[in-house]
Amino acid sequence: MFLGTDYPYMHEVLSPDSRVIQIDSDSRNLGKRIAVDVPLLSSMDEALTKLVNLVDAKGRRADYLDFARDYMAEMFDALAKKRMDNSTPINPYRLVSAIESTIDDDAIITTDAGAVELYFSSGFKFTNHKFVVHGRYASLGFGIPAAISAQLVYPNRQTVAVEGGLGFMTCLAELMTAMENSLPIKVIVFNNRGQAAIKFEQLAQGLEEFATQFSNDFNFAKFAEACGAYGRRVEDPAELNSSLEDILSARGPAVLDVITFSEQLPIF
Ligand SMILES: Cc1ncc(C[n+]2csc(CCOP(=O)(O)OP(=O)(O)O)c2C)c(N)n1
Repeated sequence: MFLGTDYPYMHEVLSPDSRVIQIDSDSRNLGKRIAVDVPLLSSMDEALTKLVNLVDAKGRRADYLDFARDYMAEMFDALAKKRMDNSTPINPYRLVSAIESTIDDDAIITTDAGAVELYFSSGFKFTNHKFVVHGRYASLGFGIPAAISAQLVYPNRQTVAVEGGLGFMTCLAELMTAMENSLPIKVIVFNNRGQAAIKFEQLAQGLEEFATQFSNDFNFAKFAEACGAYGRRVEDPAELNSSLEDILSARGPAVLDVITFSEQLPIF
């Protein structure tokens, strides 16, 4: 059952025998990416209220609900601790909470593939923001071109690309595109000096970490300056909010290079 999603993932993980129910309030999403057996055009509130009333309570349901609630409480507790963690290098969740308290309530936020997107999507409290992700393709280098497109479409909305170091490096030239077209996108790099997502994948498979750390200290703020954009690096959590405010209020494209803790596993 897909609730408010049109299944932008690998279709192969679904059994060919699956029967698919999709609920969405926008008819254009129904069956957009996958053959749907039961499409329901409805708000989630209405559909779920009606469906829940049709389901007979089974004995195990209460246990499962308790388990899910406990799990959720544990997860939110772990997240809350990390969002307030003032250690150095900066915890990625501390950075997510600082972004949350400084960006516009209706900002457009794009993100790239990598651990960074998991930190952001699990840790950030969305309100009126528009969140643009790569969908099923997970293409590294998506974030900055997506921010450029968003800024072209919405010239008056703050547009922020949330990047990992390698994601930023994959589309370096696009900062110059933003400069050339006077598009004031803001880029925040979670710079853990490597590719955390790949390291976590290697370790999860019981392998040793291999070739995921950069041996150079790439300074993305200096790269921004070399392009004529505004750049700033931050390593101290106490300077996070002021440096974010600084880049967010810059007139043109700007990059905040944040040195982050590389061992934090995404929490979800
Ligand atoms: C074009 C492309 N190449 C490779 C990958 C595989 N891949 C996914 S995440 C990732 C590393 C991301 O590193 P970084 O941007 O530094 O973010 P982090 O995981 O450290 O947050 C790679 C190589 C991909 N998704 N797309």
